[in-house]
Amino acid sequence: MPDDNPPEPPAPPAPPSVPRRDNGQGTVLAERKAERTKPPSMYQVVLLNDDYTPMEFVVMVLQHYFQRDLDTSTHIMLKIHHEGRGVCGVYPKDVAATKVELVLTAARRDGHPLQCIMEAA
Ligand code: TYC
Repeated sequence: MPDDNPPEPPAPPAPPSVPRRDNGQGTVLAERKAERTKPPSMYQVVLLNDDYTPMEFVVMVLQHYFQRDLDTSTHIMLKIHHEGRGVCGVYPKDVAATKVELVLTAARRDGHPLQCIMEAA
């Protein structure tokens, strides 16, 4: 049987992916959503226990490099001593990496085997 329906009109062009708006001056501007700036991923700096680094050195590290007061530093040091590890602070990646380097440099300079690592928070 013959098809007497008219052929389908061609599909309209797809809308532009970036919304467009007339700026009232005969110019069409492309609008773009503000690019989202992700917050920097954060890293925790962790000290590990060992049998040789003096407690006083670890307390000094926590005060000097992590701005902890004496009480808090002593508390964190004892936690590491008893539990094997402890978080000194949480920082953006580059700050955490710098603190790890500074702590390791100070520990080696003084002949201590103290280990300091960073891990994604
Ligand atoms: N365990 C060490 C000692 O008895 C003290 C210590 C604490 C070492 C924390 C490392 O991250 C550390 N002298």
